[in-house]
Amino acid sequence: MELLKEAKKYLVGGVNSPVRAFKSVGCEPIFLVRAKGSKVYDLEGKEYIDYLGSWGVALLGHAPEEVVEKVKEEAKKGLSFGLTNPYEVKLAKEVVEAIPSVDKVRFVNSGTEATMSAIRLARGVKGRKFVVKFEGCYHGHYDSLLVSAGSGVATFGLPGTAGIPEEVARLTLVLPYNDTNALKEAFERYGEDIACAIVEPIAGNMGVVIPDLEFLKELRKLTQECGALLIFDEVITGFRVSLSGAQGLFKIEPDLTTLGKVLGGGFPVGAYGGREKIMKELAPEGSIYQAGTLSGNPIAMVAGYYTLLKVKEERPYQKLHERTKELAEGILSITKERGIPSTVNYATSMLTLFFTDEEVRDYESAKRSDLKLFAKFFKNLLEEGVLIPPSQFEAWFISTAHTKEDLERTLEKVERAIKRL
Ligand code: KE4
Repeated sequence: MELLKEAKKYLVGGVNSPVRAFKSVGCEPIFLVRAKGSKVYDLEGKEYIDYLGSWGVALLGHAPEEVVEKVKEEAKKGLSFGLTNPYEVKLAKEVVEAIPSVDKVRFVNSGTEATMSAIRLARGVKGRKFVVKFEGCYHGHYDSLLVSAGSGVATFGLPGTAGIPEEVARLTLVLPYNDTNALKEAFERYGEDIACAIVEPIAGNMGVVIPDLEFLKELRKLTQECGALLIFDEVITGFRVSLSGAQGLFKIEPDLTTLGKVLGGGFPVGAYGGREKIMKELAPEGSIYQAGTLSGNPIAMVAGYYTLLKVKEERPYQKLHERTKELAEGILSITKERGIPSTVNYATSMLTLFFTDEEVRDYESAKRSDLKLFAKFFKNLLEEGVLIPPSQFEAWFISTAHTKEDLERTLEKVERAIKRL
């Protein structure tokens, strides 16, 4: 509480990212001071089994030994050079080899920078200005993507927050996720003016929502037909649901892919990439400009490189899927036993519990879940020593460091948290 008071003197809301203020769960935020494997520790030394996973960064659990050692070793040689270093090449090669649709990649410093730059590239290459996004998907805080749906089904966007001119918001068309008809209608009406469509190929920012394959295939077909680029925002799913992201699972090739989180191994890294013929339009080869002082930072590249090497070596996806399924089913048996309306959506290593009986397949249905009950559940669980994301509209993340014992203890704590509702 004291540190929070102090923090609020210098940081707006005492945080550097709004969701950390715990506003949507109505309780005081905690500070974390240490993280290792599947555990995090707060200022008072209390241990939590961690499913926040730093919002999807910690696929291998926190601070994997090999990664930390390499970071320490390389840091002694310098922290930032300003010219290219060999690790930028090494990590780029790993990304290109892991993701079939990516021939060339550009590193930036966040997921937001990745999606913002990908949109600029698409608009520049296509000479068109309209962007399609989907309600409930979050792609960072770039003006053109912080846009909420207007009234009606396929209308141009409204500013998602003050500070975004409606002239900008109007260039974004916001459609319902998993709604193939709305897709067809929008592309029929606006197709030749659309530069690109951006989508979370498995949504994490409504809570986890699984796409209808039909919807994604139709999106690929319609963008192809009207000459728009398809951007898969795999900032969460990249390297998480498979080594080649959701596109590898669904065998659908986007034109551009954005990446982040796992890619930086805990350091600030984002990336965007795609076919050579598109990427070569970027400066310095082409004329579409994007730059960054700390892009390709050597220490961030080292962390990302050794993270991907470890992921490649462990190939953890089958085990992660089994653990996620086990946790999802365990949670549901607890809530069902007590007659609490609930549903769990999950994909490999990511899941969300919604307090609703209906299937959650888009943002409207996600919003109809019982948000007050979620807030109480979050608080009870935190007191029991389990940290999940402080918002209904986020994904819980399971890492390779979560043991069977962690899951068993988690379910015991979930049961106690539910009983106390
Ligand atoms: P960043 O700029 O926060 O690194 O990445 C933006 C972003 C882009 N695309 C997807 C699919 C994302 O999920 C994100 C960021 N995710 C949120 C939570 N889901 C970050 C947490 C926060 O805003 O503090």
